[in-house]
Amino acid sequence: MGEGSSHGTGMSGMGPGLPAGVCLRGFFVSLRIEPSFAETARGRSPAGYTPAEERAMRLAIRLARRGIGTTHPNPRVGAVVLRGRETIASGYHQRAGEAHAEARALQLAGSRARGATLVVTLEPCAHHGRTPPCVDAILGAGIARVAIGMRDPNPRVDGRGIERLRREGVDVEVGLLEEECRSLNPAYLKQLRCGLPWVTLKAMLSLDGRMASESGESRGLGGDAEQRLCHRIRAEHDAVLVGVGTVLVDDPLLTVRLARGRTPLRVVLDSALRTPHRSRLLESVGEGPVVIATVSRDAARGRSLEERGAAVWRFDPAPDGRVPLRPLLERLVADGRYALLVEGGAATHTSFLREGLVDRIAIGIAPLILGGTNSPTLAGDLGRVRLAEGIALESLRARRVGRDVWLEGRVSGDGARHV
Ligand code: AOF
Ligand code: ZN
Repeated sequence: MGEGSSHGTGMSGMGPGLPAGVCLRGFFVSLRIEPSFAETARGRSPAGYTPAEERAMRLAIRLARRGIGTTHPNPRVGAVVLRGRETIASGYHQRAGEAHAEARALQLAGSRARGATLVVTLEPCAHHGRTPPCVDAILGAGIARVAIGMRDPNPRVDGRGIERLRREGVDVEVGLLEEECRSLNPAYLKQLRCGLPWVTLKAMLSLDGRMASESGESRGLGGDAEQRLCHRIRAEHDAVLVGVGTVLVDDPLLTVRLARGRTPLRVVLDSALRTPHRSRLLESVGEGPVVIATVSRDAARGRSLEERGAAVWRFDPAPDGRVPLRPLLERLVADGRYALLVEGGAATHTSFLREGLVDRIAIGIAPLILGGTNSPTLAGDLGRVRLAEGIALESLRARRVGRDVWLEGRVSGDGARHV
């Protein structure tokens, strides 16, 4: 098993001290690692961790990241069994329904786990879910000490794992590299915090900020490398959403083709059920489910879309007569879709930004000036007229992707009002 190797998958995530951020492999960017703590004479930091434990936690975080794109709706978790300064075994959670990280690491460690330390990014579970409680495995293996990155706010866990281990005499510390551990699971944590998915708004723009040419063409604006990156980003989300205007103009597939990974749930905001039967989206329902979110009561039209294989989700209209976003987002969470990618067009971006529902923005910029008087820009009227009211981004990162520039940042302040 290559799991124990600290193979250099570019670290990604948010820096410490920042709110929980996205940490999607290859997409989101460098994790800033805190400088090592000053050790005390006994070899433990004031917070109670040894340098070996901190190193083990960094390894556990890297391993957890390998679960990106596959653990959904479960969190990404990594674990390392440590004896003194030696790593005995490690593991990560690969897929919902399969072994938890701790269980895998302990299984690999076997009898060598007796008296050893377990380092794990998330509090071990104490409940019977799809797998038995990890706390039982930890106690059964004779682990003497557990260093935990963060408490698991899942109401089925929420401190019970920590409490049970302590009650059984295990030495437990919580909070080792907590911000980094938190940034492994922004979507999992956000839906637990407020019942909404973690939303990333993604767009490709020309150098002058247009999403399409005056004649409406947008396909091909991003170069090959940008296309591949987009597919990778899709594979890292649980659902991808576009407005029906994008379906009518661009006829996108929204599948994952240029990267490894599965196609997320594809969602169309379609108030009046205008999605064409002949759209590539409906012609590809075999490759992954499609949801049409609507406020239309046209039963015949709804039925015909269902006959084409789409699921039709009906909502009471929002005050503007369109699909209400919050109820739709809550339904996505109820469906286990915690990470949502919004891929346009401008009207859809506008609605999400106006309502303060966007957590993160990812924008590609092509080295091309399009001009035009009607060509769409990233968003329309956001109800903010002054410079000071603009939606600000923080932790902005920029990099080259092929011939394009790629920017990512977290929406700060009241741009994400729900947080
Ligand atoms: C994981 N992987 O490594 C850890 C988890 O349905 P189950 O049995 O897989 O339980 C899922 C819950 O278990 C999850 O929401 C989280 O609270 C806890 N810990 N989950 O998928 C892991 N350690
Ligand atoms: Zn568990």
